[in-house]
Amino acid sequence: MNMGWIKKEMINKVYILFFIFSCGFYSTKGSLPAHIKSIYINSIINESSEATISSLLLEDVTNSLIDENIIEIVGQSVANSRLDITIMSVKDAPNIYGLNTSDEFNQVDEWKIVIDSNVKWIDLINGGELFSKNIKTSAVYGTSADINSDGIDNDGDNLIDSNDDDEFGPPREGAIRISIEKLSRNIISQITSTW
Ligand SMILES: [Ca+2]
Ligand SMILES: [Ca+2]
Repeated sequence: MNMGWIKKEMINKVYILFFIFSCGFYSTKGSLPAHIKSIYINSIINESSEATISSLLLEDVTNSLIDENIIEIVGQSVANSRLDITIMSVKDAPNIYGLNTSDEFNQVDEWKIVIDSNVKWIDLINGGELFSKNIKTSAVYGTSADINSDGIDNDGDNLIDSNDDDEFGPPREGAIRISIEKLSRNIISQITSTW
């Protein structure tokens, strides 16, 4: 038995192992545990100072789950699974400094609002987490009265102002709504990508 043959054998074994692992990976991805047929959406824990966002998010997530017919929403006592959402923070950060050069104080013309959250989908039948993710979403707003006329692509989808149905409302309020909608869509896609 020469070294070349041994090396070849080892490489073959490594390939076989890779093959087995990749099969395992692909077969588990795309299948939700068969016992999970319903979900209870827990009260959202809001650690930020934005009092209204938890009810906005709860409404968005609930409506999306119902509209897209993803999984049955039920009460806690009969649910197969539970969705735990924690909003950890809502922060405003300057996005662009001093666009207006005549302003010697470098006034902030554009802000970015960032919602930082943790989302857990809990298996109430077998215990454990179906997923646990930290999710960050954001939107940009300026100093105009309405984000429908600020010349900013607030949600970053390449549609601006009147060309974008999502862009309306007072700047900060509109940006919060957009960030909440993004978070809701992200949560739904996390749930559906477990199927
Ligand atoms: Ca847009
Ligand atoms: Ca806009």
